[in-house]
Amino acid sequence: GPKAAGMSNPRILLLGPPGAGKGTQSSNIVEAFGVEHVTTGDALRSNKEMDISDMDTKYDTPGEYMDRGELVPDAVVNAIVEEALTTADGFVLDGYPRNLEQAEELEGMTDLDAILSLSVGEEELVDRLTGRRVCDDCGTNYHVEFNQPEADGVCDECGGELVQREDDTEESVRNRLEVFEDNTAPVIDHYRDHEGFVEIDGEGTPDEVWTELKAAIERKA
Ligand code: B4P
Repeated sequence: GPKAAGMSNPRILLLGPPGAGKGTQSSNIVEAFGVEHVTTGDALRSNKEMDISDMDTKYDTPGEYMDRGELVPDAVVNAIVEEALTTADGFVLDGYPRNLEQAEELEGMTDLDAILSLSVGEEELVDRLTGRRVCDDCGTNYHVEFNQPEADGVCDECGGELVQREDDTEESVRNRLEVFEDNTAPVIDHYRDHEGFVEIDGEGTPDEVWTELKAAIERKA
């Protein structure tokens, strides 16, 4: 129900496969509820070249995992999230937890008011991700068919160049979906019994999905 005066902002977890619209809907949540966006994907993209070789990892930088569609080691990701959550007054967490070990870490960091899971079928996910173009300057996402047919062009927001993300190739996307099935689907099942859990159909247009998502947050947070 609604929060009493003086209570803090909602703590929202957004779950779903790659391409389900987590990034897109997180922007709507930030605008409507005034919470902070905590996203491991963006945080890791800004630190793709960071040297993590002293952590005894398979590759030397986060980028080498990301471009192959593999998960970056838990220790790297857990530290990013812990730091971001301690300073946030209300948040939408997107991209984490991606496996049960990360879910257990998160339980030690914070409670959650609403857990929203976006579901979308596999072929739709592949179409969305391989068709995505991203502004090189401001990071805004477009799609070659769906909201910007001429998406080889320039960004409506800032005029920057639109490019394909290195992990949005068909090969990397298929691998990300396999990693999702093996590692992240069990996380969603783990949260099904939580009182804040709501499953949302993510196949509609961004506006249709947002209408359903917003109502679910208002019910739970
Ligand atoms: P992420 O950045 O989280 O990438 P993602 O899962 O594809 O989600 P994103 O938010 O970008 O896409 P969205 O669904 O909004 O992770 C990238 C990589 O970082 C991972 O593979 C991994 O290597 C690493 N990583 C991140 N977190 C990690 C963790 N916790 N542990 C270990 N490693 C981690 O949008 C997709 C496309 O669909 C866009 O083009 C959008 O415009 C379009 N779209 C959105 N909604 C739509 C709709 N309703 N209809 C049609 N198209 C839509």
